[in-house]
Amino acid sequence: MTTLTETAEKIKNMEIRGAGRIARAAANAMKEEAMSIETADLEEFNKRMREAYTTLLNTRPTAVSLPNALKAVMRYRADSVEEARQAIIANADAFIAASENAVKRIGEIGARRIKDGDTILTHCNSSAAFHIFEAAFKQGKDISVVATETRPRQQGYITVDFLHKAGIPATLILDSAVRYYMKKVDLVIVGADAITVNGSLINKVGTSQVALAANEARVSFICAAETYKFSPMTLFGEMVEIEERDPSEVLSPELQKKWPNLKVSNPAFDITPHKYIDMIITEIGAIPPEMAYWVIKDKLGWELEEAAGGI
Ligand code: RUB
Repeated sequence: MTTLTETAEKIKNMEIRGAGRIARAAANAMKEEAMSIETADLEEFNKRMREAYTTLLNTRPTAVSLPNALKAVMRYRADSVEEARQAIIANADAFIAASENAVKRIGEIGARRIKDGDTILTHCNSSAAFHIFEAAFKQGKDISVVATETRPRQQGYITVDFLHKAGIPATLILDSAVRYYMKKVDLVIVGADAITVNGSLINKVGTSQVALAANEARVSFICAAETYKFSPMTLFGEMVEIEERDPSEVLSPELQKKWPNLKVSNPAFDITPHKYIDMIITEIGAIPPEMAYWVIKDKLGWELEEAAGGI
């Protein structure tokens, strides 16, 4: 059994990464924490669970799937520790199962958008996007995927490894080759860390440049996002925080010392305005970004009540 601090550390250092995986790992860590707390005092139990919630919440700030998963696990009322423990275990299991099903369903729905012979460009590494490629390929469609390297953490290598294992033809390109390559591409499919109430997409830094290049070349830009990536808090005016990561990911400490006056900025995500997004593929269907409000309202209604109460 992995401890909660171990999971939190793995999310921070990106051993566990990608919004969906982060959410499932956090739900599982909460379940294991609930199973391991030894007390008969309900107040003490609840306090320890709230501490666990905060530790996991503070690992990475951008993926909205993380707070959404944690809240889903923590939604319980109980009169005893045993009742609380069982409710948390059931909530975590239900979230993980729903998340895995959502990604599968996105694969099935998204594959319908892919035609035989299509070349698809993707950025970073998204499990939801990969499920679409895999489903289309398994349907016998002759597809190929162009994957960006994704500086500075090279998540593109993970993507090409997935593609290699699935037998899907792939081409790795530099992030800066996106515009040059766009004329050879039929559509773009990327994942999501968050979708805001106005349908904008927060995803790996560089996604908005990919979207601009796709828009200019009249190439469809599709996002694959489970509904738990939609942000209820943006309905209340809150902004999604863009994680700023350590400069050493961009420039070695030696070179930083060599140029002591140089500022190195390393935002991990960026915002793609909804007008550049043709469609968001969710597990409840392929929707235009303008429908984000309805997803938040209908699918995450419980979140809204809590958010409104907390403001
Ligand atoms: C990952 C990233 C992915 C989304 C979606 O960033 O931007 O595109 O999280 O992934 P990082 P998924 O590597 O910094 O976590 O579809 O797997 O949830």
